[in-house]
Amino acid sequence: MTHHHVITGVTAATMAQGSAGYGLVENAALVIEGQSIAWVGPLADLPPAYHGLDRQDHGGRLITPALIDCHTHIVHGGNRAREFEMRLNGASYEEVARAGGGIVSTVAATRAASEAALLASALPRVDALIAQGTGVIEVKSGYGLDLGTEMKMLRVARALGRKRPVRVVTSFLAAHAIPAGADADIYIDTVCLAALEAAHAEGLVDAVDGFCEGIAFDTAQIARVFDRAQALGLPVKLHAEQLSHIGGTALAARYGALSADHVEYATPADAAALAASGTVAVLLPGAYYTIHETQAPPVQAFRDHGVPMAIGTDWNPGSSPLGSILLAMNMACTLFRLTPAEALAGTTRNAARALGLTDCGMIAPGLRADLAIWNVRDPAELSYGIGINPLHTRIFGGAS
Ligand code: DI6
Ligand code: FE
Repeated sequence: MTHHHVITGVTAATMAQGSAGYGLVENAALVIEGQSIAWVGPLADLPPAYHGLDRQDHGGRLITPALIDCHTHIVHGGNRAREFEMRLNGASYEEVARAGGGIVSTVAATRAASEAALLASALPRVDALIAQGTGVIEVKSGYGLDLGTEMKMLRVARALGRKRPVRVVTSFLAAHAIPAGADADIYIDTVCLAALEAAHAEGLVDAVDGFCEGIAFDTAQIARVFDRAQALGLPVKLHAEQLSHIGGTALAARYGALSADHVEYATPADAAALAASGTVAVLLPGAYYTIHETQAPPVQAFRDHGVPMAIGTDWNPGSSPLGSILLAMNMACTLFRLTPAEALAGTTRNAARALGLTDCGMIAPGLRADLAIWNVRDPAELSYGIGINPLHTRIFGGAS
């Protein structure tokens, strides 16, 4: 038997489509039927059919959709604290990468780790995000750069979603870095595409990602990966214009990508292209902060063109060892000047869209009852606090 009940005594930030700002409903009631939201509105308007259900009063707290971290690399071996120290001594992220540090050093640690060890190290990261009211986590491969390790990472990602009450969405990211000593074209055409076929055949791939950058792959190489993704019926997304402008954002738009991520060096023309293709700009202020980047993404151009903006932690051992989605929201406001309403849309409605999910990210009838109840009254408080976790209760699929 499914459990039906009514949540009352809440201010609801519904983040409903088309609503300006938060889509706030004061003195709200939410009817939960099984795993879904059946009704939301002012308590005074609760239809009589629901009057007999059990009620849970939350004392005037704020309720929002559960948060969504739409960009993480939480499955990885080792850490890069040494590199952090190098950067503090003046080395740039690119210099560290070219000196054999960077992504390829995490590749060595991830190849060496067993599936069980990778799972054990990733679970506390999942728990940290869940503790902040997160209901969906995107997890990328990309620290294997060989067929076996890419598959291992994606199997661990899938296992995270079985071990914890959270939805995991995977992205295949073998086009993340050029393996030491390899030729980029040969790597793409042999290793990366073969790994994609194999991982897809095992049902491990929800989307296909790449790193389009001077220190990684160019647009022609990424296009070959995207062509194969499309042939397999898989959506694409891209790390684009993070460190320089080489055309990744326009490429992502051309392929109708779900998202273009980082986009610090994107131009107003890129914003127009993203708007036309309906691609989400995913902002990752944790990486911007960690690598001392000074070029902020063109937020005003995204606004002017109506490009939906999402926010992720980019939780990874190199450029963004950031384990807090709430801090990512704060950083997006302080570093990129998003409004707190844009920041909350960025970790709910627009983050769902960046993952191609249509059943979460808002409080609306028919959507999953993935919700977060907070010890705050004003939704701006979620972005305003620094290192503060005001979560009261997380509800996942109707269950708390
Ligand atoms: N850009 C990033 O910020 C992460 N991946 C990428 O393509 C960094 C990954 C790392 O440094 O390990
Ligand atoms: Fe990333």
